[in-house]
Amino acid sequence: MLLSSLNPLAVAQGDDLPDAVRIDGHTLSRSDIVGGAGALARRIAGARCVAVLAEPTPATVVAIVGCLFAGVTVVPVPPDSGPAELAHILTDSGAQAWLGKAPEGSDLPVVPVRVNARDWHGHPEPHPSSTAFVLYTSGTTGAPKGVLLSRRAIAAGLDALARAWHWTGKDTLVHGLPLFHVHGLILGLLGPLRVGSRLVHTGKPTPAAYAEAGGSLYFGVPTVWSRIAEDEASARALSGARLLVSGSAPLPVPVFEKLTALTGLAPVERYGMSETMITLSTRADGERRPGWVGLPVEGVETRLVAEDGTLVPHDGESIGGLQVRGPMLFDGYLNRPDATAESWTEDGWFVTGDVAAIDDGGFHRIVGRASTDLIKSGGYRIGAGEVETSLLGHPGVKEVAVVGLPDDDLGQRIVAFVVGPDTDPDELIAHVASELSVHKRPREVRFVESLPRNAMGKVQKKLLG
Ligand code: MCA
Ligand code: AMP
Repeated sequence: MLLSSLNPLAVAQGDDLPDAVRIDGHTLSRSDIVGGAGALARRIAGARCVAVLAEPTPATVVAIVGCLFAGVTVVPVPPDSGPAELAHILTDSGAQAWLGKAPEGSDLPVVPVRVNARDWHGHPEPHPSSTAFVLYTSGTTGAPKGVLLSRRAIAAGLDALARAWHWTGKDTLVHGLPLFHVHGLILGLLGPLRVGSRLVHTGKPTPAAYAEAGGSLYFGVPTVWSRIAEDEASARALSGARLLVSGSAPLPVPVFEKLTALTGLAPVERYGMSETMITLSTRADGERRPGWVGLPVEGVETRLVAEDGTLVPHDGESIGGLQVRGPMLFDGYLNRPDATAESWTEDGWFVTGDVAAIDDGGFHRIVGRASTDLIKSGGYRIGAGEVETSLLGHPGVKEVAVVGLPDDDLGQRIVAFVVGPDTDPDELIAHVASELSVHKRPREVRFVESLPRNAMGKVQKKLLG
């Protein structure tokens, strides 16, 4: 039943919406999307898994919806993936073809996406437990892991947000986020299609583009909001909106306050993960408190657990490891039963890896990550281990430690501490870029005599900075 509603257009069917999605200078009506996706679904029916180079274009919209119609699992691939990442994503996912465009060097077949094709035949509803997406996300070490998100989880996650934010068909959502993560893709594309609201995708999420779009609901990562807060005219232009929503990383309190002062709107903060979708949020009709991410959304339960396994009191100050459960959680990591098992407790809670406090009213504050090896830069999650492995492949690097250091614009910026003969830092940065996506490049390389290590020989990253 949820699945018939995960057909993202089911709720909104009925009247056409002539400007359902504006993206890359094109406008797609609801019937453009349904007809185009229907034609694609007919061609790919029976496939198991396909890859989509997730550029913000009409073809990507039609490809994603076509797969949802046909019940074919989609792997959205970052368009700037480096060769090493791309090879891993394609091999690990077992994608059978590209829909639309293929990156250079891939020998998988390509199924063209014809945005103007039309087919109005219905499709049998795939099972709610079937996997809609494999989303690749970084862990602390090794190559990115494929997060399996079912249709049922996505439907539950989106419905919970629609209720928390009073998100309806009267809204116009505006954002310019990438279409290969939960934030931009699941919330930012499937959300409007399911709720029946309009979507304006701005391409790059610049302050000017947000100001110009005239939406009622805006999504951004903190870097986007911080840049808007610095551009007062653009910020003021958002004052007619209903909700400004921030997530993917902590929204600095000064940015919250500046945005509130300039727009008259206190931002709604919400917290989530690729593995869990959005589990915590402040409400359209509830308190918004700077530095806090609010209450569990519908269906979610949370708890805080100390290192010794005892439960931490909800007094607003005591901190513990945040664990969550709810209907929007993932089904595990593809091909990684070990990693999947490690991320769940025996009694069925997902271990987020984030440290939090909860007050006596149930409001949550995210204090940070338990591990220094997961970096958040511009809202992107980057595993230090993956960048270190790439750098160790360069002859100029004998030892390396990659950390995220505080950054006013990006939240954290990637800095590599390198032991080795002085090499041109730009050469090392370019080396990472030749293998991995651009946002995984270190912003800075610092050459050091040695790395601080404890008695066991483990690098003590907290001493770097
Ligand atoms: C970047 N540049 C560099 C380097 N890094 N140049 C040299 N060395 C480097 N190390 C270049 C870039 O390519 C770019 O070039 C220019 O510098 C500026 O880059 P940057 O500062 O990164 O700014 P940006 O390109 O404007 O990107 C900022 C951004 C972006 C738009 C905020 O980081 C972004 O889209 N973040 C969203 C991430 C996201 O959606 N995360 C969701 C996952 P040029 O100007 O030539 O291009 S989290 C999730 O899904 C969960 C569920 C959740 O909670 O939401
Ligand atoms: P990703 O898997 O890329 O979605 O990253 C998930 C991580 O982003 C979480 O584990 C948190 O560390 C961080 N995160 C997401 N939203 C917030 C938020 N509102 N405040 C603080 N951290 C956040």
